[in-house]
Amino acid sequence: NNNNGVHKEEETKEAAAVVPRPMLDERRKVALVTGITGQDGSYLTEFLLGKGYEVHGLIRRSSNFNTSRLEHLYVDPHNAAKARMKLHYADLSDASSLRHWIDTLVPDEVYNLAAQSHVAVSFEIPDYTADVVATGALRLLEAVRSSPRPARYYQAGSSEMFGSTPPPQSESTPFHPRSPYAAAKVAAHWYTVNYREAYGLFACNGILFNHESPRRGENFVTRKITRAVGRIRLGLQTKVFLGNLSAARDWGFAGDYVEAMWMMLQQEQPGDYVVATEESHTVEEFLQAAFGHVGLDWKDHVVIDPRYFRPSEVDSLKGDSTKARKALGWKPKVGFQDLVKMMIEHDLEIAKREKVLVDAGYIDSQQQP
Ligand code: NDP
Ligand code: GDR
Repeated sequence: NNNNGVHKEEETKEAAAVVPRPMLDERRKVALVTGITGQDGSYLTEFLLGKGYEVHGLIRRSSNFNTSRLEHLYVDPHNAAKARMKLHYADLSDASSLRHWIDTLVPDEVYNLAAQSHVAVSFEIPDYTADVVATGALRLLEAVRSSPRPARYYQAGSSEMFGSTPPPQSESTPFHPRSPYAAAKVAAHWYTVNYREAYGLFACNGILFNHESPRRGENFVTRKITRAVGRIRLGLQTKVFLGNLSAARDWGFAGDYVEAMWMMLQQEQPGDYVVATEESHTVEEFLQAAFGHVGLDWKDHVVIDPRYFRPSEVDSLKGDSTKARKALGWKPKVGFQDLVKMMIEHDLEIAKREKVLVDAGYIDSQQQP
């Protein structure tokens, strides 16, 4: 229904006649984002708000607030004129909730970022991981397909799908997933391709390599390391327990990667794209850079704990993102050393605040506020 993000007038009028959007300002584009409370969801929302979008996020019910990454973007919905980000309860495991919001909001673009996204945890909860990551994507695709005005759809695919296939990995590299998470992402990838071929849906797979930031979840290896470095530097802990240090990853900055997601949905034709820095480093190299940044030697602080070894590991990932660079005009702005520096500086600040609370006796050093 649109070309490079611009509505064709007749089609829009016709669709609007069928599906009015009473809650919304018709001049704005409307995006629906699942996984909005996650790392990528928060960066994508910032990016889309900056482009003038109205952004609706689906959040799942939790016994604790899970919106801390969005607090700086939140405007009280009672201030309706200014609140362009709106949050609604739904769950990828609940088809009725997905269909309800697709039908109610009639978005122009849908970004499916929700996932049980931890590879090691997927070995512990494989069934749930498949339900959310694979069947969840299918439920959302079905809701989009059956809408009277189907949105453009982005599927958050992963370099984990390549698994044990050696680098460099591009769109034509065969998948060989090595975890329940990766196998579920492969299913979601092919559901997306199938809905494109079967129903003509404007559906894209972004095959994104690892991307990190100060907002990265604290149990992914980069953030686990930078949080530990901050706390070790401030004397709040001495050791960090890690698993396999020889795995190599192509690590980029999440803020750069969300832009590629949006770019995919602005093309004339839907397609699948690898997004990567094309530079690979081992976990050990990340440790050297992170500890080195504050003048420490990682070997004095790292303890190997086999608990963090995975039943089957992905040894080496390095993307070939030629297609995205040529067709989308995308390229990463933040390199490896700058990424490590950004994360370390952020986590040193957090550690300083923790130290104030520890010194004042409000928390003990094991606790994190
Ligand atoms: P996060 O783990 O930070 O965020 C995942 C999001 O999914 C959270 O908002 C989480 O909600 C939500 N979620 C989890 N389960 C459900 C559910 N059952 N129903 C609805 N929402 C749910 O992931 P990232 O932001 O890092 O990644 C975004 C997407 O991109 C994921 O699909 C991930 O698999 C994929 N990906 C990530 C890469 C990376 O390097 N970061 C690389 C390639 C792909 P809550 O806050 O409540 O937990
Ligand atoms: P990954 O990221 O599995 O690549 O998935 P993660 O940071 O968890 O692991 C990267 C590598 O580090 C090794 N490792 C450890 N990992 C964790 N989490 N904790 C440790 O203590 C540890 N020690 C060593 C791992 O074995 C692995 O080799 C991420 C997620 O964001 C996925 O959702 C996404 O699809 C892929 O990136 C691309």
